[in-house]
Amino acid sequence: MSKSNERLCQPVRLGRYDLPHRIVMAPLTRSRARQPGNVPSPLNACYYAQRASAAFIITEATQVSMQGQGYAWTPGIHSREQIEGWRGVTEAVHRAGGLIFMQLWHVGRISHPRLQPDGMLPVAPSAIKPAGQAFVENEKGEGELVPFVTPRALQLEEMPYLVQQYAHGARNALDAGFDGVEIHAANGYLLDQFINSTTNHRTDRYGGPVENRARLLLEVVAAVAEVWGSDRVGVRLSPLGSFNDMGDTDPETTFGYIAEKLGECGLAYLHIVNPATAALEQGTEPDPRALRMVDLIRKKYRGTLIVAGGFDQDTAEAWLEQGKADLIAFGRKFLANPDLPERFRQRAPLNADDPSTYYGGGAKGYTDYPTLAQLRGEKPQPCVDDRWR
Ligand code: 8OZ
Repeated sequence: MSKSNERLCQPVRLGRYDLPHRIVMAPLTRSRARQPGNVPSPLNACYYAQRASAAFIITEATQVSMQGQGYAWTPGIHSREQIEGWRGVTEAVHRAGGLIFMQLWHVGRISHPRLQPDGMLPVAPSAIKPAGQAFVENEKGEGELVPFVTPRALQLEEMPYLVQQYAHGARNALDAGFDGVEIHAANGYLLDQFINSTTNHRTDRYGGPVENRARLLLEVVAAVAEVWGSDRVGVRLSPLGSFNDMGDTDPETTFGYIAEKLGECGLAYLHIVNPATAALEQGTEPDPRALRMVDLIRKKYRGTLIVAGGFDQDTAEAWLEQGKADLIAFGRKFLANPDLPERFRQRAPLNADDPSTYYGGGAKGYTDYPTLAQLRGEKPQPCVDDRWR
C-alpha cells in the first residue's frame, strides 16, 4: 500500500460495526426490481454480493410505501414479497462477507398519479409543482418521461401516518436481515421537501422556522431508531442541493440546525451529498460556499460523517486527510468496479461506467462489469439467476 492511500484503507468504527476501511458503496437507483410488485430478485442479490467488499453497502433508495414511489421499477420494502426478495439480497451479501444498510425512501412530490395507488395525486408539504418530468412505465412496458403534476398538500392529521410509513419500512428491513438503515432526507424527496424553505410553505407546526421544517425528519429518526437502535441508523442530507427543483433561502441556518440536532441522536452516521461534487468532477476550484457548508456540517454534527459525490482516490484521500470526512462513498465508480476497494489498494485502473445502462434493463451494465481477477482471465462467479422481470 502506498502512503498516499493510507487513509481510505484505515479501519473505522461505525455505530456498532467495525469496518475494515472507509470506502462505502453509495446508494444508486438502478430501476431493476422484478415486475409486477417491485420485488428484489436474485439478479439484484448478485449485483450487491459482487460489491460486498465495500466498507458497507447502502442500497438503492427503496420506497417504504406505494405512496412513496416516484420512478418505474424501483424496489419497495412494504410487501411480503419485497421482504422475501430483500432477504435473498442480504443473505447473498452476508455470505460474501459484506454489510448492507437499506435506504428508506418516500419521494413526496417527485412522483406521478401513474405511479400512485388508485392514480392519486402525489403528496408534499405544499401544493407546489416541481419543474421536470417523472419516469413512468408506458403501455408497452417501457420507461417514459411525463411532466410532474401539482402535488396535494398533506393535512396535519396525516403526519403520523407518514412517520408510520418509515417505521413500517424500518421494521420490514429488520425482518429482511439488513445490518442497518439510512433515512433518505436528500435530493428533493419528501423529507427534503419539508426541510427546504422553497418547497415548504406550511403555516402549521411542520412549516415556517427551521425547528418546524426539521420536525418530520426528527420524528422519522426517532421512530426508526425505536426499531433499530440509533447506532444502526444513518441519515442522508444534500445541503445546497438543487436536484429535483430544490432550494432554501438560508441553507446555513437550515442545515446547521439540522446537523446539530442530528448530532444529539446518537446515529451511526450522517451522510451528505457533497455540495462541491461538480467542481471535484471537473477538477476546478470548488465554490467557497460549498466548502463552507461542508465545514459547517462538520462543526455542527458531532459524529461520523460520510461524504459522497465526485471523488476519485486522490481527492478522497485529501478530504480524509484534511478532516473533512470520516468515510467517502462512491457511486458511479462502485457501479462500474465491483472490486473498487481492491483496485484502490493496488492503484489499478478503473472500468468506465456506462450511463446508458444506469436505469432499467437486466444484467448488462449491472452484473457484468469485470473484476481485476476476471480481467486476468478468471471465470466470474455465476449469478444464480439473471432474469429481471
Ligand atoms: C437518480 C435517479 C433516480 C433516483 C436520488 C434516489 O437522487 C435518487 C435517484 C437518483 O437520491
